[in-house]
Order: sequence, then C-alpha cells, then structure tokens
Amino acid sequence: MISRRDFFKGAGAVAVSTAAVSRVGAASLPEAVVMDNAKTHVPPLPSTGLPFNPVVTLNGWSLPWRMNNGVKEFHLVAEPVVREFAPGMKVNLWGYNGQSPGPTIEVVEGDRVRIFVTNRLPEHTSVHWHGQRLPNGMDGVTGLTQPGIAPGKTFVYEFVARRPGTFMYHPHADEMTQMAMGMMGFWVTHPKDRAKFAVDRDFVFLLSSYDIDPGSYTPKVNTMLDQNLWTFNSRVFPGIDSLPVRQGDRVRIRVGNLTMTNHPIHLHGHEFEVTGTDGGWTHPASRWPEVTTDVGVGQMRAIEFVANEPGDWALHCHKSHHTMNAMGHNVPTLIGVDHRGIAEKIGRIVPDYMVMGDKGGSMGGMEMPIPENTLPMMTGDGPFGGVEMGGMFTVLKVRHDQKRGDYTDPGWYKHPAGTLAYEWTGRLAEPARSADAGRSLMPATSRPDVKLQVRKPSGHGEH
Ligand SMILES: [Cu+2]
Repeated sequence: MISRRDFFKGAGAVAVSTAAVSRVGAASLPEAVVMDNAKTHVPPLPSTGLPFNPVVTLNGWSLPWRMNNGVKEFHLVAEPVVREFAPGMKVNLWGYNGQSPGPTIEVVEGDRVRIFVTNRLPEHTSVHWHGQRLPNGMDGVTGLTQPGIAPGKTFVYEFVARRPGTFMYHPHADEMTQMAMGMMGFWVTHPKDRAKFAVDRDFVFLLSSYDIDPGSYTPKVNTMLDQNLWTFNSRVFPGIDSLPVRQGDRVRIRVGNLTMTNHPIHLHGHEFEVTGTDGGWTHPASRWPEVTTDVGVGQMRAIEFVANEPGDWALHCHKSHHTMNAMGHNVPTLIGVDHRGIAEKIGRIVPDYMVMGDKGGSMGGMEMPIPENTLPMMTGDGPFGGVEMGGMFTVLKVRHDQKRGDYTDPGWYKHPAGTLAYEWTGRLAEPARSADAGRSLMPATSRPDVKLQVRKPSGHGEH
C-alpha cells in the first residue's frame, strides 16, 4: 500500500500540509490534513499535457492521479476536517483529503478508473458515484451492494467512466449524518473528443447546507430543513471565490445540489442555457434562455453563456434566506415599530439579543456583538459599501483584459462614465401613484419637496 503522503508526493501537483487541530478540533476529533490554500482558487491542473480542458472548483482543487498499467488511480481519504466557511468562522466537518467538499475528480470518457477509499472516520462509510453507469457492485450503497468500509479500512472501486458529463460522489452509509457533516465531492467526466462541448471557463461547485448554532463549531446533523448556513463548496459569502472571466469567454458553471431543498440559481446581466443535467448533455433543440434555474435536491445542472457584458455580476441562490448567514427564523417583523430602548433593556437580561430594524431588516453597519466563531447575517463590503449578503452568493467578474487561464480576482469593476446609478438632487415632478393608495400608518421618509398626493379614482381616457 502506498501511504497517502507518498501518493501526493508522487502526484506532485498539490501542496498539502499537516496541521494539528487546535481548540477547534479539541472535541475528540483526530488530526486533520488541511489544504494550504483552502481560501482561494487552486489553479486548474495545467491543461498542457492533459487530455481534457480542466475545470476550476470554487475554493477547491482537483485530485491528482497516477497511471498504473493504463488505469487511472485516485486515493480518497474520508476523514474529519476543519473548514473555514469565511474569515472568522471555522467548522468541524467530515470530508475527503483535508477538505469538505472533497477534491474534484476529473477523468475522460472511456477511462478505466480505480479509486482507493480509506476510511479515517469513527464510523463506517462508503462512496456512491452519483449518476455514473457502472457495475452494480461498484455503486457504493452500504448493505445493498457492499458492506460498509469500517474505520481504518480501505476499499477499492473500479469502473470505466462511460458517459461524459457532470457527477457527484457522496457516502451511502449513515447518509443523513455524513452528508450533513459535509461528505461530498464533484466528478467531471470530460468528453473523449476535447473539441466537443469545449468552453473557455468551466467552474464547478456543490451546494451544501449546515445547521451550526452561533458560537459553536459542529453542525447539528439532525436538522432536516432549518439549516442556517447555505454554502457554495462549504464556503459562504464573502468567503466564496469570485468567477473571473474574460469578456467574450464562453463560460460553463456546473452546480450540484446535496442539500435538503432546491436552489434557484440566478445570474445577473446575462441569459444562459442549461446545457447539461444529471443525465448528460441536453439536446440543443431542447434548450431555452433563462436567468434563473432551479437545481433540485440530488440534481446537477450545467449552465452556459457568453460573458459579453463587462462588470461585477451577482451569482446567487434566489431564496433570500439562502443569501444570509446564521440567523434566527422566529424573529417578528418590526418594520414600523418604534423599539428604541427595548433592545438595550432586553440586552441587559439576554446578552447578544438583537431586533430586526424598524426601517427594514438591514443591519448592515449596525455594530452588534456576535458570539465567537459566528459570521454576521449579512456582510461583505463592496466598492459602494456593505453588500448585505451572506451564504450562497458570489460574483461573476467579466473583464476585457482578463488573461486566458487567469483566475486571479481582478478587484472591483470600474464603471465607465455615465454607466452608474447616481443620486438625483434636482427638481422632481410629482410621481405617479396608484389611485387606491391608502394612507399607511408606517413611517416613511420623503424629501419635503416631493408631494405625495393620492389621486382620486378617475375614468379612463384621462391622463
Ligand atoms: Cu438556496
């Protein structure tokens, strides 16, 4: 048997380091091997010499392999890991090879693939190769197609990657716990003909969600739906990599959903088409343009578009609670309620008590004490102030001067003169309002020179 470290040394492409888990992992978790560069893009495997156009895994990496008599051999190690969700918050997860999600596996249609899976978890596991055509006994379903891989044991899976497309891997053993702890990874089978389905940039990430009490370090695995951290590759905004592309690039984004709910993934500034699903590539005649596509539980979607609009374009889940970090859901709406002084009074009894704002939910700029190892609900600074987002949110950065193959973040977009929304300080005409507008009891703010008149209902033809 090769040791894991020797395996990586042989592969040579990736830097790993052994990090003693301090305080974070003190709760009985063994040593974790952590990728040095968990926070940023790991450049894709060098495309020269590879028989495929590699993908870029947001805040992740692709697993090196070795060739053994014509067989592509990978080694996955299931183990406890520590994942930084964003600066200021680290989480005890289970993952593969030092990270959750595990490394992306990239192979080519027709490859014979052999995967060693070593279990360093405290309970048995298995790996299911989600979406693959393979011999039944390689499907990884504990009890049904194989016994569980006991702690300390290594199993071997071997099959031919028959169908090009987008896949995932995850345990089929104590699934609820192991997936709630972050055990999952991405798999891409590239087409044999590399000109087929070719794009300039190919990004991949998994959707996963966690329930982590503020101030704690380990997900509550029994939560079914009320998770409070919604992640791309176990990272939350502003900790998620941006997607830097060159203007005119054909861009593919592949998303897999291993949460317990659906996620309508929405892109600003461009229309895209769903070119791939769980079952492979969609027929061109079946495609239609859209700006949001729902990724259901257990599904994979590949979307494609030409990035021809320069700028910083939001890419996010459209469920507004999924672009927030840890929050309570039993908070009453207090818009319009004057609660001056109440928070302070309650705060004396309940530390860390907070109320939703009386002018809306915005807490951007509010300084409130939060427990250790907890992220603000809405955070992230942009060039114009707080972005007021968290969770499943990142930015597609389209630049005319982004070099081919360059995935470094180009910084914030500089808007050409005359292309930026701006404050109006001149005279305003009376704005049109609905004829049946009532008088709201809620407080409003208006400029004294803007008269808000309710128009009397009037007959048609008047204007
Ligand atoms: Cu969502």
